Amino acid sequence: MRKRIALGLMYCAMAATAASVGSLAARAQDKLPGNTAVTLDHGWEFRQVAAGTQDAESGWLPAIVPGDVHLDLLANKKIPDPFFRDNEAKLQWIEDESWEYRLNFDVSAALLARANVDLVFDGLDTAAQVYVNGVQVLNADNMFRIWRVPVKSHLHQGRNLLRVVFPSPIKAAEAVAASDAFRLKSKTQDKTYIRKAAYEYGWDWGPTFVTSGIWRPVRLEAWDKVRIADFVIRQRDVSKEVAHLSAEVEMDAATAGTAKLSVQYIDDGKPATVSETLSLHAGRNVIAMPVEIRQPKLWFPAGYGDQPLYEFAAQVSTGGQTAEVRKTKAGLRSIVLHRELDKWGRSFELVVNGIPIFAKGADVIPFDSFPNRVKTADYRRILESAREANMNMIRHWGGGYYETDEFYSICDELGIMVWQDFMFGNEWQPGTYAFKLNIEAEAEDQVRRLRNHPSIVVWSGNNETELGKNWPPRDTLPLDVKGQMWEDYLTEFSGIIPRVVARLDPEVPYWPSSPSADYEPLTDTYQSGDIHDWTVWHGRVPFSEYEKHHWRFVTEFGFQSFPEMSTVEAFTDAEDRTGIFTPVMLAHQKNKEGNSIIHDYLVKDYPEPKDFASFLYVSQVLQAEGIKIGAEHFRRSRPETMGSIFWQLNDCWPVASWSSIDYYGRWKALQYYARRFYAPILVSPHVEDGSLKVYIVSDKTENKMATLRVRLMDFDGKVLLEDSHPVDVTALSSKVYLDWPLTKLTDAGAADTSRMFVEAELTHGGTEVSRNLTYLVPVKQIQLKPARLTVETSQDKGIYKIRVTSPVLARSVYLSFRNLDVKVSDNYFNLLPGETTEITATGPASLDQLRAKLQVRSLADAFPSDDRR
Ligand code: BMA
Repeated sequence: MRKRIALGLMYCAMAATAASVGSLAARAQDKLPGNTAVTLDHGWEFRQVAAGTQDAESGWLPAIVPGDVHLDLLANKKIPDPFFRDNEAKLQWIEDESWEYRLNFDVSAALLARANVDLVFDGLDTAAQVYVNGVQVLNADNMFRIWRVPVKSHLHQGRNLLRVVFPSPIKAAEAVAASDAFRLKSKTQDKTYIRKAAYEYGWDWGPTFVTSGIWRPVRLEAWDKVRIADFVIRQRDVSKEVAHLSAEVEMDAATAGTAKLSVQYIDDGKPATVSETLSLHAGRNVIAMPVEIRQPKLWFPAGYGDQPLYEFAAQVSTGGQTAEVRKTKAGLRSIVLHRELDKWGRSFELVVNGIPIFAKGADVIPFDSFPNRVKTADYRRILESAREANMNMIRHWGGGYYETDEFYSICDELGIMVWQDFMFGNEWQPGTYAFKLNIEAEAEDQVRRLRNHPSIVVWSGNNETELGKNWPPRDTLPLDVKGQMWEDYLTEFSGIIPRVVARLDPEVPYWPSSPSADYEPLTDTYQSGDIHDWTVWHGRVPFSEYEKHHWRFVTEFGFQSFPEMSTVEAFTDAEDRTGIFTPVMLAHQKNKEGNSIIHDYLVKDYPEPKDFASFLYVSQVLQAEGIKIGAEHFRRSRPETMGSIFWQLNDCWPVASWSSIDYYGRWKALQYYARRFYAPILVSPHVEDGSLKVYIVSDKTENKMATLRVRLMDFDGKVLLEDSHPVDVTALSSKVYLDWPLTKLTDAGAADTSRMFVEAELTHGGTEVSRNLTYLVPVKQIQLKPARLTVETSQDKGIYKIRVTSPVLARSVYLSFRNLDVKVSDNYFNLLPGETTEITATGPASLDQLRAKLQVRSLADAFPSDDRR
């Protein structure tokens, strides 16, 4: 144990060095033995590169690194807020300009005395020329690579100059594209020739801000004989009895020589060490040491167990001196992507630690158009929201960028599995040899960086490139051109990239694209692979269409809504909020005709909302009710369907979109609904084949005794039919536990079916496990009664209580607080006739402020009074 602590201190000392800069850093450089990292993240300046000659000293402004040119222009008040009103359109000039960044930094004699000094960029966006004291040392063309350049020979003691020039990304891409004659035949887009986050060019939920900058940390790394290049814990075979691991350390040695390598960890609660004395050859050395952990504490997805992480430390020393210590964490789990022939086709089922997991979640896009604005608190808010809503998986979509280590660490800690796309979004990719080498290096950098995260359970080649094989402009290309393009595609996504995964992270499955059937032909009776179900929304069919298919695994399905009023207020002036078709509201809707699509669906189910605020609210209810239909159907369809990942969890700016959480982290109705429809045990009443069937879907690994109560009620609360009986809910299953012919329901009430509903409730020991309502007529025909909600507020030890009561059925009761930042325990909930619900609320406001701003409404309030639904 003592040794472990010593190692920890050494690591901290090195980390401390990395936090200082300039002459301070120079002093730190003198003191430390071992490999040393010196951050170069502070003290940068930037300017626009002017055409013609430019005075060397003019125009420089302070810059933030890591960051980008848009954020720097904003911080220097050179541009207005890019997200406000229609400012986006006014800022498009930035992408056509070239920008340069510079840093003066000190180098000490001690640092220069080291045998090797490397300049390391964790990320450059994107085309960039790097100069050290006027000598070009790097020409970068891939945002997703980690660049390491030996620079010792270009440094001198004292003040040095680092300069990074970013030519316009538009022009840089054009220049690379011009060297590929085939692009004219294949109509491959110029922008794809440099590897840059696709969403920067605009998406159907995101603005166009094609930026440039040093978007990840930069530092100098100094070392003498040997450095640790990589450290991974390979999980060769993991069970609850024993984990057979391999601690693999990759080391770069400056010259041949001997070194001692040890790896420390905890086995069965006790510290353990494996070590070896090695003869290193000059260059890269790969050492694998077997490690066995008995009775390991396994890492489970959320809902299936805990998320323990084991710490490992690798230490390399030469001549009795520690050169470097590298730490990592591992969550021990086994993963299988189960794909067996069965009566429906071929299964698509993730099996973690032997448990078939029904994946519940949403797709994640970048958290901001400008990645460096995203803070730890933002990651936490969104990812904890996912877990709170009973999600166990997110799909990290391929049109953005590979996230920070911190993002994945939070997923590890929360038990949120990550389906990780490689960053290729929709566009066809070039097939040049240079491009292939570039993406191979990128995949290698990213798989190495991320493979120790237990949350990553699937690597997937791209987003919708395979699906888009014949999309315009490719639909009209000659066959021979298409043939060549398909060969290049297969080389990249079923050759180069999976080979990198197989070499570096073989225990995690690779999937060629999302969606894909792994090139198997599909028929109505043979389904295989994952699906993006866009019949609803893009196909404009009713939500009930979801119930016609039993896909094997759904990685996208979705419907848009508007964000709530306080979010709309943040990007608009009053004049923009007169309706959803004002120019500014349309500027914050990136799907062509999106606002019309929302409107069309809305009026099919509901009357026209009475005002703008009501429209925003009903759009959220519409989205939530629609996605609920899909998600519950997919869950009821287990084991044929084993995944329900809806599009999308978050936003990168304030916008009308498919998200369930808006840019400011505010939950939309869908996020509250998701918490219910993704509950570990779900009761799901459903009218099918002339009867009411009440399903219970369980993600629990053990059977559970519970009580199922089903009631048919009218909107005033009169119970027309009731049944209550104990049920033994089967583990990991979906089953029908009550089946009533519809005639039984209609006979029982003899009332108008448009004024009654079915409540199904599952309780365990008197506590509600799941509750759900369904109706007997299409949404448009439901005849809601006027709402008469009564609201009481009180305070108890800093927590506010809001009690809401309704004498009649009230649907989707919505509590809002205008601009007050208030977190509520529930929202967009149904109130049964005569029922009182108590909501707790927390936030910095006083009770009086809260009372003054609180508005409570239900669906019936959203429409002109003679027109309630
Ligand atoms: C899918 C996604 C995204 C897109 C979404 C909504 O195809 O992969 O590319 O934003 O649909 O259109």
